[in-house]
Amino acid sequence: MSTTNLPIDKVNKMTYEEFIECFGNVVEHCSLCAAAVWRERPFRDAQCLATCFGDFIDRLPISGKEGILRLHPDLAGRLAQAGKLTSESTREQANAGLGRMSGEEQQRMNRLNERYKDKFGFPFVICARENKKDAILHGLEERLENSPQTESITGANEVKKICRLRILDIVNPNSQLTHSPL
Ligand code: 2AL
Repeated sequence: MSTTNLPIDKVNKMTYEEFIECFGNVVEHCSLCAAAVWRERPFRDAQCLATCFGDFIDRLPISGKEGILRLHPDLAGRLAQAGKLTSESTREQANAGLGRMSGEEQQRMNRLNERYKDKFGFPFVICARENKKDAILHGLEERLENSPQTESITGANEVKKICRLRILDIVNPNSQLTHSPL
């Protein structure tokens, strides 16, 4: 995934199909979020766009938040090892150093991921770009102690952080709306 630096005016002129093409994976495997947010245009800037995605996620019931969490791949899991992650996840997980774990660390991660899924019914999600491998392992251990209600909200908040950073990879963060195209 490359940084595209799109001006917000270009985003605001996108057709629905172009918008989905561009932002359909800012929430991993959940183009429904982009499909819903499109109606909020025009967006003032990249931060505003990210806030619209975040607000949509916040308004979902717990079952919807959990559904979004289930669409996320495990950190350093089977898909990562098979090289089958989306380009965004591949880059995020590599940035966190998850591709450079010792055998022991990998086993610990697998064990904790499985315990987490057994307890909550959805995978552990954390913004990998804001955490390194050790913080992720530590976070997994700590969050395993939480209640299901707390974890669905904590996980959804991590999805919002991932989404904001993905949007800032696409849209020029300094670009402001100059005129309403609508
Ligand atoms: C991920 C992922 O793929 N990228 C990221 O920041 N977090 N997955 C996860 N289970 O937390």
